[in-house]
Amino acid sequence: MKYKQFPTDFLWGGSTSAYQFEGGWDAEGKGPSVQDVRKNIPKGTTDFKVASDHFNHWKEDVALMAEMGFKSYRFSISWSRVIPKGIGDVNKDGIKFYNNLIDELLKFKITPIITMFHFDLPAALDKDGGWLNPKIVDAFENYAKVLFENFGDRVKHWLTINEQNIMMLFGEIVGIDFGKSDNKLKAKYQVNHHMMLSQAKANILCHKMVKEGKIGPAPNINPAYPASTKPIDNTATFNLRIMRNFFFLDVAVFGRYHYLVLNYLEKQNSMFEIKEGEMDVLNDKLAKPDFIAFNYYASSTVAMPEKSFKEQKLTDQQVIRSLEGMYQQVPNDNLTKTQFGWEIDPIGFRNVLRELYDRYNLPLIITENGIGGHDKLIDGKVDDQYRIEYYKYHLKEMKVALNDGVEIMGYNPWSAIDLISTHEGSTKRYGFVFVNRDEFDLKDMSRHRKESFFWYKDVIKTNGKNL
Ligand code: BGP
Repeated sequence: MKYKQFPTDFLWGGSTSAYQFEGGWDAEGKGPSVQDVRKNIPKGTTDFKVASDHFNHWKEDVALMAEMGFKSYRFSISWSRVIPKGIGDVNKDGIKFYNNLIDELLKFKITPIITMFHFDLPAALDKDGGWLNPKIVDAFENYAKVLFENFGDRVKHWLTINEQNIMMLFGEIVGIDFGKSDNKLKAKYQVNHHMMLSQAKANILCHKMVKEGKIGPAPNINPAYPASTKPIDNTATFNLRIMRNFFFLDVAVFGRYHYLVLNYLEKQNSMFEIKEGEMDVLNDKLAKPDFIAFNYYASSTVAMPEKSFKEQKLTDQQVIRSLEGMYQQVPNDNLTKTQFGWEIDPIGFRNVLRELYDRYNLPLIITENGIGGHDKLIDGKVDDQYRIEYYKYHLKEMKVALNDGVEIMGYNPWSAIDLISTHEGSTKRYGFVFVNRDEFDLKDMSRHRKESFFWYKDVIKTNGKNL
């Protein structure tokens, strides 16, 4: 079968996030984030304070990305490095750190793709009610302004909020506490509404302030399959598809909250508050994203829950999810699993690319995809053949989707270099480059090219021709 080839300006790259990669948690005026002060640290790590020490290795790290041939690098800015208390004084040294990083990337013609927020709210804002406090919207808008003012001359690709849907639906696993409110469901959707407004305001500002700037959301999207041919399982699949995926993107693109979710919240007496004028902000023409970025790891297989169903813990973040009367996720016997029990579904990748393009008709960019495993450094080498296999299948399917006619701008897998996993600490590695530290021993942090490094380098060099 002959595939259409990748465009010549395709953004082949890799991803990281500040709190999982940077370290330097209190260096040069950085304020603490919720990740620095959190109590429920994942079991496989001391904390996120040193992480991969990119703060002191950034030049070497960019050189490795350049050696792989990266055309883009998606990373996040730590809000509290730039504005230590989230609002108020700007930290000049924080700006300098990111200016240096951006200039170094540009020196190698690597396009920076910046995530404005990736799970690391400034601790000072969290103390003040975090995302539940409506004041957060102005704080985020101000933060966006500082970013565009300082970096907008050189950075043209922006992402607002990483995995807003995961934070909102399963926030506890990424350190968000909804615990204090008496109506948890309402609080979650209120948080979501504040994030939506923050995103819309950032989009508007980007379109006003950044010449030729492009901005988009970066949710985690799963394709969903009915567990059986029973019509009711198809109903449940539709429920999950809306509640987990499209509810969030529909607001960004169409400026509307999906009826199914609003109706559900009404029935639960949990409708969130929308103040006068807020829907106008969400519907502002300048608030519309220029592309859809998304993270893809797995698919969902869905049944209508039995009354007796109880949530069971499967593996780390892959808990079987259910919502009474709406959906229940079940294991899919057709799929193999990663070392950490996540289902592997390359065809699902094609499915989701087609579905997103079909619904929104905007160019797509993949901001995460990848496989976590226990890598070992033996005689200076890391044999991660399983990672190469994983990428081979996913990239093949991405190419088929391209051939189906889907517009894809770039692929930035997780992760460029080893970092601390959100749920498993340093036991679970994702990078093309091994970082010599383990769970509780920081060792020398030296960098080592894995086998996948050389494989991916060749993919980029040949612009995916041999996939
Ligand atoms: C995504 C997050 C990333 C990353 C990844 C892998 O949800 O955006 O920050 O952590 O998942 O997850 P984990 O590290 O738990 O394996």
